[in-house]
Amino acid sequence: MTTSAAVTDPYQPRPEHKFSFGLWTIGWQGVDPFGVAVRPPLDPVRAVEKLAELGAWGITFHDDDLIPFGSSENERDKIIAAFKGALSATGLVVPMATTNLFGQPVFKDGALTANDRDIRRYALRKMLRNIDLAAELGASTYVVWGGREGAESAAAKDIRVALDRYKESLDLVCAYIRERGYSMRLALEPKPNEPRGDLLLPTIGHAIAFIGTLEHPEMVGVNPEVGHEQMAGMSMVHGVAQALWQDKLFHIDLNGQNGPRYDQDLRFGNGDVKSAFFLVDLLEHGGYTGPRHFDFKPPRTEDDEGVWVSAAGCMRNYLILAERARAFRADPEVAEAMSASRLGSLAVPTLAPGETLSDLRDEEFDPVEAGQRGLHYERLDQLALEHLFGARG
Ligand code: GLT
Ligand code: MN
Ligand code: MN
Repeated sequence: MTTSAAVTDPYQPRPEHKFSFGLWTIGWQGVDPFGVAVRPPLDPVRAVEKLAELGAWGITFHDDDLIPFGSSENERDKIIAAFKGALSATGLVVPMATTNLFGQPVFKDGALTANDRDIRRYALRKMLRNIDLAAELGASTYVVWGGREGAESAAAKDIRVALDRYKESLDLVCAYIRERGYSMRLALEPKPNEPRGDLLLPTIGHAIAFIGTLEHPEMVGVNPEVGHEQMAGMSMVHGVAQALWQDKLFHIDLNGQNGPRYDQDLRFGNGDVKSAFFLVDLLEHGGYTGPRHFDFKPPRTEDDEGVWVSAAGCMRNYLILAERARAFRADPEVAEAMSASRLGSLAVPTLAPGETLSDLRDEEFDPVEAGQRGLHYERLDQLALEHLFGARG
């Protein structure tokens, strides 16, 4: 045989990479506040087939993405059957699902925290119904993004009371999941604003603090999104690190953003590339084993072909950054630079075992001399950038 071995693409996504996409991402028709749809609706069955073909592992959905709002029971059953058929034919899984509690006019003042009580009761019913479907499809995470939970005026909503209602609803949902015996956890998705002037649970930190007030805090974590943290002027890398530290990173929405402005939902890797590099480094080396979920919007400039190029780009960029992060960590010069920057020293407890605060009192230390020490972070950061740029190993 004279055929040469096929060259394998190191950046080809495979199911083991756990890449997943929202049905609303690749299915986005391009409706924005300034323009109408630019692409036709995407059949969920085709979405499943295309994602599987590209090497993705999972697909996620809002109830209304899969089953258009107002569908009859008969239509609903047919859609679910076709979706299930596509999943079993391709092997794609449903790791997460969520509820659309923001699109319809009924939710214009929020859902779980709407001032109108009957709207809150309807929202809860809508959510529980889709949790049943999510469980049936095998989802272990249920995302809660309070897209309309907020206000434009502090006169319009008593935020403390709204948080009482938010907590009440999530406690009821957790009780329902337990009663049904589903192995499912909730993941709250923070966002500072848009579409409301100000949203409840605006950052990872607010969400984690709120979770501590719930009846079953162990069932609830966060689903941070790159763009949302940047909109709030926060570091996604620091926020995700804290979520991991508190065992609260239940899910993640990967996309791209260029600093504080409207929610760009760019393909992962576009936008702040350096932050994307350190985020992938953190996920790959920080013990996160959950889905790598993309929540992006293929720009309006793209046709159907461009949608799939954009989706493939998200996964490919993640794999490229993961490879760059591995090379960074494996570089002996980086190890040496980290030690010169005393990174290892931060891992040593400030008091040694058996010591007490009184041991600190008489310690010899020259603060002037310590203040003159350089930290050599510029060298370390330069090495990181050179790995990111592909200029080293
Ligand atoms: C919506 C939002 C996303 C959320 C989705 C989950 S829906 O597209 O912009 O950030 O993750 O409800
Ligand atoms: Mn999101
Ligand atoms: Mn977003």
